[in-house]
Amino acid sequence: MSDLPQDNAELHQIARKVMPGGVNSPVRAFGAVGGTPRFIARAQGVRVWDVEGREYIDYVGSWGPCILGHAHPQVVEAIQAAAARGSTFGAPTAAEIALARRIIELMPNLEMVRLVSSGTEATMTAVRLARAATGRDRIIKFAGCYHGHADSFLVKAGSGAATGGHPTSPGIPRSTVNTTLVAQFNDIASVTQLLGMFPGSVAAVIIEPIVGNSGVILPSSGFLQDLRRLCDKAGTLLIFDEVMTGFRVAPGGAQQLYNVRPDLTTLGKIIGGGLPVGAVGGPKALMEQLAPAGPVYQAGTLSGNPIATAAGLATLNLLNDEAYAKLEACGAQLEAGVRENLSKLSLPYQFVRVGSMACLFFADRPVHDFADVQRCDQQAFARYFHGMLEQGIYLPPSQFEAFFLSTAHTEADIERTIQINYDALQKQRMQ
Ligand code: KE4
Repeated sequence: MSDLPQDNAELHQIARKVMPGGVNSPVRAFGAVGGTPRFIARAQGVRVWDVEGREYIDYVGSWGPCILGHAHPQVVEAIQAAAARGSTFGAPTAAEIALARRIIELMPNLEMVRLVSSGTEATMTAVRLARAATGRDRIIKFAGCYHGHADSFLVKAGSGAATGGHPTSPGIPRSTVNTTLVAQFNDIASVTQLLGMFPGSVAAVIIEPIVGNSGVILPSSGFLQDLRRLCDKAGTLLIFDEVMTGFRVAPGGAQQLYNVRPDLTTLGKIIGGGLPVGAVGGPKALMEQLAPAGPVYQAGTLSGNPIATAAGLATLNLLNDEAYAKLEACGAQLEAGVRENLSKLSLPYQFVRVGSMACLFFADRPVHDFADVQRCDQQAFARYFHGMLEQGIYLPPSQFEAFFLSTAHTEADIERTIQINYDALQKQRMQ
């Protein structure tokens, strides 16, 4: 690496010669906001530094995993100790049992889990399981929700798909697109209609119970409960994709917050502590249909990887009541400050937060679904994003993303963020 220039623009130019768009995940490319992506050299706690030595207070948190901040000493120690014992064996380990038990302990709707290496693998597996268990092919997803990049999900998807302007990706077979039905978040009638159009043929409804891939959109009162009832009536399985919300919005995720029982849950991000881990979990009756216990095949060379499971377990073990109280306090402090700024500047923008996951919509009315997000002022968001970045606040480079706080954020960090937020809002308003 020493032959590479320590310059963001030069690195991006070189990167684009060897990797599509110069990145390994599209949303990192600053496509929606313009400008040059920051090549991060190192991170510690709440701070990241780019290759040019610029320091930022980080609200991306690697899109969710870094709930303890970066390079938490106890997580680093767990990683180092595990690495010293060998990085991968392709054989079962006690660490996988420990992580599986911890997840099940925190999410009582799960009796068993299968560990995989990404959120996409988790959601792919959950849908395959649901199709096998019901003998049905169709699934219902929601416009603007993102469940990873498996074919079935890249239909009106959120996150990087929406950011890049391709919510439905080319390259997906028509037959697959036809089995993915799209409902509207917070619109239970749209689900009723689809289930009525395809009686007895919808295997699963998959949903982000709190949407985090179209900014942050909260379920309206009773929506998730109605969804549960509709699925029960239709013999359709309900999959909560909690890759982002799991262990983020509450110790037991959104299903604990809203007290709604999904049939299957998918997890990722935080359970890997910054390393590649995903999981699908649910009742034994469903989970034991997965190979080798049952016929539904799913596999992975690095699934349950010893280093990743060590990082995940260390992270979950540090997420105690005190940690969640701190996350809530930081989130509340930031929300109060931003709302005060919006009021002082007479700006109509919509701030939405659940615990340590939040979003500022450049919209003049409340956001209830993907169509509302698409009406946001993307240019104003882009100006605001750069106004924050220039002053050392690193936000997700897209209106279709959530930003995250960590236990490493201090009151002083939040106070500084609020001040810079005021300046950036004022500046973008004048342009
Ligand atoms: P991964 O395959 O990226 O680990 O997880 C896919 C996924 C599944 N479900 C939900 C609810 C998710 O949020 C994600 C991934 N989230 C995005 C951020 N919005 C990952 C960032 C990226 O694509 O680079």
